[in-house]
Amino acid sequence: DPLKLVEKEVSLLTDDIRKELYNSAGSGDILEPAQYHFDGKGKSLRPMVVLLAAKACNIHEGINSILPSQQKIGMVAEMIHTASLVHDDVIDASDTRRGKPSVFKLWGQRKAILTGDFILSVSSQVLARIGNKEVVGVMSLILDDLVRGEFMQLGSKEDEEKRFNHYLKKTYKKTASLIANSCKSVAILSNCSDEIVEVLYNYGKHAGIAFQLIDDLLDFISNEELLGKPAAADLKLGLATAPVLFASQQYPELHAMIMRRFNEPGDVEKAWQLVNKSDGLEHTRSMARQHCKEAVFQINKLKDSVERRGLVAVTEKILSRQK
Ligand code: 2DE
Ligand code: MG
Ligand code: MG
Ligand code: MG
Ligand code: MG
Repeated sequence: DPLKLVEKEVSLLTDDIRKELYNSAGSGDILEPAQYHFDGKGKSLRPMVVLLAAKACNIHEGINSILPSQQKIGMVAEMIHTASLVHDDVIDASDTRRGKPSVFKLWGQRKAILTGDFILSVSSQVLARIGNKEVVGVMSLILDDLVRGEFMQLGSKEDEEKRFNHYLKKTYKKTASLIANSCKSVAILSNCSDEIVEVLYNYGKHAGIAFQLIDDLLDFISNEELLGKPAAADLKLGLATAPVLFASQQYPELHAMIMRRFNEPGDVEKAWQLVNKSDGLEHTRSMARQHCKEAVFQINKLKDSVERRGLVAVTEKILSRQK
């Protein structure tokens, strides 16, 4: 289990985030919703990957411990991620997250928006304190990508050919950019060569795309109890994710439904059935497998270390996860 390798550091990182939020909010009303999701109960995938990447890079460079600046990148990555989820649950009107009521459900739309903004503002202060301009630039790209990825998701592409590219580009922006650019940042901070910085970026990019492909798959095959968030949600939100796009190659009647974002009565149920009898779910899984293979190929360019092997194990975990 790759988490075992950095479990202590991940837990310290969560404590540090709680402290940062407290230092900023004091005992103000915003503290509770802001700290709400930093309860040590999430998957902690991002901090885990960032810390493993930091250690693997450092060993590659002959450094023996995680640098404080790299620990901060882990904090910033998790804070950006959590802020985006708090906003995502407003956009998706989603009542559950990580097995509990969402911030949106408990505090309402207005406070949820401000809570996300607040977490983001504190994360910017942590990032600034690292004092590395290049890293500030790299981490800022994540925000740009997240917002634009989420925006892209609101539109459907007319052209069938372009639809899959649109989906992949959106997936990169919405999910992979955060992991890729955080991995890149820790590599920069360990003073790696440009080539190794690129390796870390590519590892994060492919692992991130695989992660979202599986997220989109689980939306079809899992359930709310396991996921800790609503399942079967994407069609209802009008989203044509990879399983649907693959299925539409087999069942062309899906094209019209994709175009109108499944908004006519019966669309969601019909599309659900078609996807399930298609090969779309298997194709999605195998596409995720391909991306994990590429991630492994990339990371294996580093000198061997338990942490490097931990990063390989992360890709296996991404593929086999049930939630
Ligand atoms: C998860 O997608 C959402 C990811 C990015 C959301 C980005 C927003 C822009 P899902 P699940 C809201 C604002 C960005 C900030 C505050 C930095 O597939 O299935 O809906 O977990 O995720 O609900
Ligand atoms: Mg959502
Ligand atoms: Mg969403
Ligand atoms: Mg999802
Ligand atoms: Mg998700």
